[in-house]
Amino acid sequence: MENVNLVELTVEAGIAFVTISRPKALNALSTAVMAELEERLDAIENDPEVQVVIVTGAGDKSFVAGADIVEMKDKTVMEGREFSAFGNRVFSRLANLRQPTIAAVNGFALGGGCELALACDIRIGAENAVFGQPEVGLGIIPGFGGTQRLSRLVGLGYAKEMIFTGRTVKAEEAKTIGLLNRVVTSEALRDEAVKMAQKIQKNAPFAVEFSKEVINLGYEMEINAALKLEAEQFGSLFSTEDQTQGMEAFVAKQKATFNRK
Ligand code: DAK
Repeated sequence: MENVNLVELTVEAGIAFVTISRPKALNALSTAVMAELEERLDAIENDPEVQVVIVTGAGDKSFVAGADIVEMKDKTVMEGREFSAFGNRVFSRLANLRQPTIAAVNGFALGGGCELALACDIRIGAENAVFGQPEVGLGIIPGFGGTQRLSRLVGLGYAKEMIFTGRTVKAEEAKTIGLLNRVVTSEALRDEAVKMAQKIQKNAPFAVEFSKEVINLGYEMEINAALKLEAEQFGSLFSTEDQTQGMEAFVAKQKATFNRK
């Protein structure tokens, strides 16, 4: 039986660090890891102090090397379906967290690991980041959202190439195709992710949360309906103190301080 804390959660100055921590198996996602990840997401969702979330893997070799193949290999059809439903629920919760999420990709992001990074809003990679969806070589297809989120991010052509061939994509290429927002050294990865989180934190929390919601929902909608949603949420923000504060501070040539009110 594995120990608890397969998924570590620490919160520092409004930033939650979620670390998948099973370094001996390159942080592969077992059922126990997924269950702990869901618990950590519960905690984050219910913590008003958390403004930004950074997801990473323990050690410097691997973000997450995929779903746990050893555990998965003997699954029945019913167990495969349950695993998929469970995994999709957890990754969708991550994708739909009210707070922005940044994946700090430190090494292998394969299969379910690539899908974990895809469920985050923004991806920063270390130079040793390696992405891939090798599932077809194992007789399955990406099952935690990869067939859908990868093509939405990098386009159909690259997504199909990656999924049909199973080939890996290194950091620089990942940046070129939009899979990574930026590439930094391994040593700088955490600091870069924190810097980006801090830039987000300087802005009005409700405005950041509403932007995420409108971008995500609108992406799945017809453009005119999406623009209507944008207008509605734009209007709603005029009920917040942060909007008053932000605009009054601008007019007074001062720096705004936001209180999520
Ligand atoms: N699962 C379990 N163990 C893993 C693992 C994985 N995905 N990846 C690595 N490990 C373990 C290795 O077995 C090894 O364990 P020991 O032998 O030391 O006990 C240890 O981690 C170190 O790995 P290596 O010795 O292989 O290290 P190398 O540096 O030589 O190679 C590697 C690193 C990442 C290239 C290699 O480990 C590798 O190819 N790993 C598998 C990568 C992979 O194929 N990942 C995709 C998995 S499939 C589903 C939903 C989702 C999914 C499936 C179904 N449903 C809807 C049902 C998702 C599927 C996947 O993610």
